[in-house]
Amino acid sequence: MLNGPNMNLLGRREPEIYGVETLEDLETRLRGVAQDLGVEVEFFQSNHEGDLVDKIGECVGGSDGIVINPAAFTHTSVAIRDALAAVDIPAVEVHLSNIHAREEYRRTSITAEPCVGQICGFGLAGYELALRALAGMVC
Ligand code: CA2
Repeated sequence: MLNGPNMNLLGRREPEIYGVETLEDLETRLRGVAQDLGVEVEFFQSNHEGDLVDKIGECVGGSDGIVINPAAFTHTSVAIRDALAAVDIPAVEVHLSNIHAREEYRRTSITAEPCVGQICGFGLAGYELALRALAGMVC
């Protein structure tokens, strides 16, 4: 479960867009869902593009699926796109907000193309949907 830049601020700024729940709340919720599904989840958040690229690479051999919210890197990062394409692990891109209904610069995702799907606009529920979709694919 990978989260990109500023996601550590979740619940603390711009609640009208991103909601009031924190990243810790997300982890608690997703650990419960994972337990129900009988899968293990690991959480990683970074504000640094290279750290996210490294973490995607480290998934090889140890992870059956990737849920990623690349946050602002969604719209800029060829490096994260290439890392997702390189690892051959099914990935789902998640966004809390509906990026297609926001500013023009948020409407394009560079990172979604190597993913099996994209879920946006459902807040934290999107992560749960992504986890369930991946579990259904790989279990
Ligand atoms: O809707 C999403 O999940 C986004 O990935 C969130 C990113 C934004 O850059 C994307 O365009 C869409 C923002 C990450 C979090 O930034 C925050 C800023 C203030 C308060 C909380 C989070």
